[in-house]
Amino acid sequence: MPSKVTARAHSNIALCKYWGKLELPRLNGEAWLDWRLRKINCPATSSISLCLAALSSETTVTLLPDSAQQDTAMLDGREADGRSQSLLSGYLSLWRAAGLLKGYVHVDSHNNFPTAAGLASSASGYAALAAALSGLAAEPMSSQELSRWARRGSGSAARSIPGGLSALPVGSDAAAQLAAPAEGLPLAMSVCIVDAPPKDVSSRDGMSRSAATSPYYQAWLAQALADYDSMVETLWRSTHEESGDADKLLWELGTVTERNCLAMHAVMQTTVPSLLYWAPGTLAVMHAVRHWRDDGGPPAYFTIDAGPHVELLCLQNDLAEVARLAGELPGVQRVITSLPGGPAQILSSE
Ligand code: 2P0
Repeated sequence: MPSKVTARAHSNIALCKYWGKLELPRLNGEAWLDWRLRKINCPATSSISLCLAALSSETTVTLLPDSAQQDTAMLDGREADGRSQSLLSGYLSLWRAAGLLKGYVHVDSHNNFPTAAGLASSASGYAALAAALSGLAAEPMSSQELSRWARRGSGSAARSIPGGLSALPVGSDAAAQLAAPAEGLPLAMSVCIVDAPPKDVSSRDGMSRSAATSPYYQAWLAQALADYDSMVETLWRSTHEESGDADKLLWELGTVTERNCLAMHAVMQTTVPSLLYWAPGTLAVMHAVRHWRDDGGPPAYFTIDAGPHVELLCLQNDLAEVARLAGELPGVQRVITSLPGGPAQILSSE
């Protein structure tokens, strides 16, 4: 059995967003652990995301000697702070309780992009960690099971397991499925890093506040479901009936992507206290892409997560031009371009 495993996973950006968690009824009795695992971190909205080849986390997990008293962790070359350490230990305890991990471990994780800059580092981080932990387990794990384990760390991480365009349906023990592999997808993204102070509310706290206080939360759940169904249908038609029509695919996915992003931000902004993630540069990019579309510029569609940065979905042929134009906008510090990324992978095992 290996004692040291390294895995890599790419980050992902949702076109149809996850914002809100499912509350499941309490069950009694012996199936407590099974129940707890199924209940943990189940999304209340189905989501679809694009994995980004350019943004990734690489994580090494090493079994510690029997004398070890606790897990240890380094994130980007520094000892993890108290909060990250305690979240991580809680997560590793789930693996131990399920009998999939024996003893304590040292976790060493590196992102190739700024951590906590609102670039979904928890998605790639927990996906890489789950993949590495699966490499320490005695039995190989299916992609679905691995996705469930990633979800228990962070909901969006479930979607970084299959890579490509991946779909995470609502469910009591949700796992992401591959909707379209990275190879052959004509899509790409420009990630516009916008000037803004660091965010002070985690997504986890933010979504719980939205569910409790936004008057539009129930409407958001209904809208998110309709958007998800629409994207699934688009992807089905694109694969089965219209293969090769990249312009139509971008237009159909892009239109719903923007609508879905605005609906989620309407809920965020009407949360009490308000979650207003947009900065002036965010709005500059939103207006600019609409202007490009109306005036014969490269077709691109925006989406925004729980932060100020804007991701632009476009065709691979237009990626360089979209990034060049976005880089000239006021408030945009820099632009990272990415092609679709593949699934989480174990890189080495010893
Ligand atoms: C998403 N976000 O679909 C949405 C859009 C942020 C806005 O998934 O509580 O860090 O760890 O499951 O995965 C961010 O939420 O939250 C997220 P937890 P996570 O990408």
